[in-house]
Amino acid sequence: MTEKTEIMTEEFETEVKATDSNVDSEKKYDDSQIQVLEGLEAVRKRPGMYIGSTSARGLHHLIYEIVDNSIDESLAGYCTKITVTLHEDGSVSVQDNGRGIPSGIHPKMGISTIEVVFTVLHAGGKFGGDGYKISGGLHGVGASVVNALSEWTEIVNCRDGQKFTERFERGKTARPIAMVGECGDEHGLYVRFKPDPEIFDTVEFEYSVVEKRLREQAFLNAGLMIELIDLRPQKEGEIEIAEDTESAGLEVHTEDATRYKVYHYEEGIRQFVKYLNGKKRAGVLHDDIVYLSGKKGDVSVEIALQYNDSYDETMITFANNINTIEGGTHETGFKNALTRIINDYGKKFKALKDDEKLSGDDCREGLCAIVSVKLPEAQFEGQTKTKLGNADIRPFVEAVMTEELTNYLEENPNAAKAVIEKAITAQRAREAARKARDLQRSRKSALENTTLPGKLVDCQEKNMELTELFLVEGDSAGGTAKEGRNSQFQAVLPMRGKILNVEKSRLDRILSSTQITPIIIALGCGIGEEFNMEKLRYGKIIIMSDADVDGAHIKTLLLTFFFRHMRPLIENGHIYCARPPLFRVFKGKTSRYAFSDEEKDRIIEELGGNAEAERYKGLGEMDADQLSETTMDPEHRTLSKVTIEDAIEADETFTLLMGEEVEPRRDFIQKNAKYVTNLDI
Ligand code: 28F
Repeated sequence: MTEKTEIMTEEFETEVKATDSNVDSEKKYDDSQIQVLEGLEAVRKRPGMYIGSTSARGLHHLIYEIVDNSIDESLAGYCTKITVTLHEDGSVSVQDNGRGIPSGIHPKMGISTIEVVFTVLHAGGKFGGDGYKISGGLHGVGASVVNALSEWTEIVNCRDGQKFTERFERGKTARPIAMVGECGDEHGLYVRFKPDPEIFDTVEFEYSVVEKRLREQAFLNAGLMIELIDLRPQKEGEIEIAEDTESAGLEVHTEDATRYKVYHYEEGIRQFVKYLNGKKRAGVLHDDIVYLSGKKGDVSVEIALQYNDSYDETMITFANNINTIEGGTHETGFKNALTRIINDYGKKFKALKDDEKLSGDDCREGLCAIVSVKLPEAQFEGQTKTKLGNADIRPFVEAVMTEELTNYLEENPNAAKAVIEKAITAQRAREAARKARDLQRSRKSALENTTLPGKLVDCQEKNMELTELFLVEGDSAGGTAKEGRNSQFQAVLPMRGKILNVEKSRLDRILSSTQITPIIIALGCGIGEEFNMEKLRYGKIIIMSDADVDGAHIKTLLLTFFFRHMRPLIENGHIYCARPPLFRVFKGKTSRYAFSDEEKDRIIEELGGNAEAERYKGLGEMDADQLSETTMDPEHRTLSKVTIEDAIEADETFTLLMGEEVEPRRDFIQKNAKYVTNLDI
């Protein structure tokens, strides 16, 4: 490569030999030259039309255009190595070892084919005939545009043992094409250009940008070697020459390079996936990278994929080596097929029930995939012309996927199992997140609702310090409590019995139910992030439930709810549990109440003789006076203030009740089932 640079500076001074191209066709040459200049003038006038922009993006595009031509030559089967060099003077050179451009006169244009390539707009496609230009930049305009937008361009073309050179300045021939010597067996094209600062906002190439693009192209073209040499002095703080070349044992003259890389991937997009997964700090779900490919005439598809244990999706798609950022038909085909194949597999091997369906997003969680299609006459659509429009590609990609991925899954059950489990987990997580969002919404509407719940029997007192709210289990006990309360400062909110099925439904579902919402509204202080203590309507919130397993459940549920969503109520000592008596011991007209077996026995002894004891199975068995006297009246009742420790314990109990394991749940229920005879576990 350095060799060719020397040729340009030394041999150009020798007299240029007359060739066919600059003598025999002088007339024709003049005519077409006029057209050419008009064409390239248009490019200089409206550069954005041809390279997108004159920003750094457009500047880098110049390199891609030239490299794409070398890649086309590689796709045609003749080029195995491309060298890109960033020179100190701000120019960049690209060299390939392809066939070189045919050196004669172009039959249609009457000028040398080399000049056609570099000075006629849209050369490649128009003159290549049978779809020669497969690769091709975003705008597919090629070398002539680069030439038009460069301060100068020098080319060295080696073919059939002859070396030809030409120099252009802002698209115009500055030194006509000439055979400058022999090149032996060497062949290929060398192009060096210096972007025109009159055109571009910046003319400084970014190493990392070029690097990324070249690496990507090397991945997409398996076996092709791409070399990147940076000869520019390094700025302060930048690293020394990078020795981490990605292909070993190469002979390259990089003495002067400040940075140097070689990209060469025999395994192509498989290595692309490996590279991308390697960059993540995630483990892979299956060892091998799945590789699928198909070809039908001129159309081919290649897919490489591997799942990792992260939650994101990395899918990069290409059409004719162009990164289709906006997707298109190939991407749609891939996604559709993937979702369908994973669902079909899940059903076939009973990982999914008949009515279960994994969404596309579920199937792509943790996926790292490259989809690359090659086709003649690709249509690019969309805002940035990076969306593939060719309709035939979708069914083609789907067919290749169906055939090959289905086979792969059936032949690799371990990988298949890992993939399907990942998708099922993703689905569950998504479902939970959705519920949480719904809950958030229902909380909001609960807060916005200012009408007090119909079931609430409110008190007259408005001073929060003095008021009490009884949360009572069941409508009938609620009725008794309403009768037995002191309506001046005691309010009652009955809760329906359905809430008892704590262990059968998830907290989020219970909360969004009609059970909890009235409590939130009655308390008035909001929930979660919107909790506002100042709006609390009652100083004491008293849970009044039966002393049986259902009562224990309801208490657990409510405490868990307060703990998770209204914690300040517990921390500030607003939550209490009522202690209804377990027995009434009576003798004649005398009645006394016992809160434990021991107390009952002691009272019987005290009353002496034929004292009898009756057990309360529930609050509903007491009349209003009894309930008032034993449980509600501040003069006689026993309340226990709920501490944060109690709430933590309730939360743990709740989790245990919710858990998958049956044993701990049964233990809990048995421990708390002292008063229950026929328990349905
Ligand atoms: C550094 C950039 O541009 N390489 C190129 C070729 C090879 C042929 C070619 C190019 C033929 C009809 C135009 C050779 N032999 N690298 C490059 N390598 N162009 S550009 O042909 C040009 C077209 O009109 C080539 C047989 N066919 C094609």
